[in-house]
Amino acid sequence: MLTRIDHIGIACRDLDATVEFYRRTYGFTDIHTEVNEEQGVREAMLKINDAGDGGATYLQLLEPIRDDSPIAKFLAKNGEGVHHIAFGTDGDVQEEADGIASHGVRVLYDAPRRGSMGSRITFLHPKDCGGVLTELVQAAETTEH
Ligand code: CMX
Ligand code: CO
Repeated sequence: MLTRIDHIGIACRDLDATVEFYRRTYGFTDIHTEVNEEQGVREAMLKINDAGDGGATYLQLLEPIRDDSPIAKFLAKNGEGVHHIAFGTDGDVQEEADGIASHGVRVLYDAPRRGSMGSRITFLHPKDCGGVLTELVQAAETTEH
């Protein structure tokens, strides 16, 4: 089941300046940063609140580390702004993806990949979701239970 908004992904050109904007303007201070080579990003997760299913709710700020990464392509076309929405699952993310695929929505990965903080992620094609790039996230905590 999809139980929460895990995060909103926001494409930015300067991660440090964007983190500083959110820190200064809204007071978000619970910040995790990492580089995800496979996704071609340096990213910051700003925690907004905890959830009851082992996950939490975040803003994900994404800066490209390669010109051929999805975020670089998005920035070149659209500039900075909201890039995707991510729903959290309370169970296996591949099972959720299979259920969604049965409704005719294209799932972009054959198997889940590694997301922030050890999560398992996959994506749904924006053209099948009314123009919204949609990510599914199984938090690391739920995979350990
Ligand atoms: N939101 C909505 N529509 C989008 C989009 C987005 N973020 N990115 C691309 N599109 C649209 C484009 O506007 C384009 O539409 P038109 O044909 O009408 O112009 C169409 O999708 C194809 O876009 P494209 O620029 O040619 O890009 P690609 O097809 O090469 O890639 C996508 C699009 C979604 C398959 C690719 O971005 C992808 O694989 N994304 C998943 C991985 C990802 O986004 N990683 C970064 C985040 C990592 C994380 O969250 O941890
Ligand atoms: Co994301």
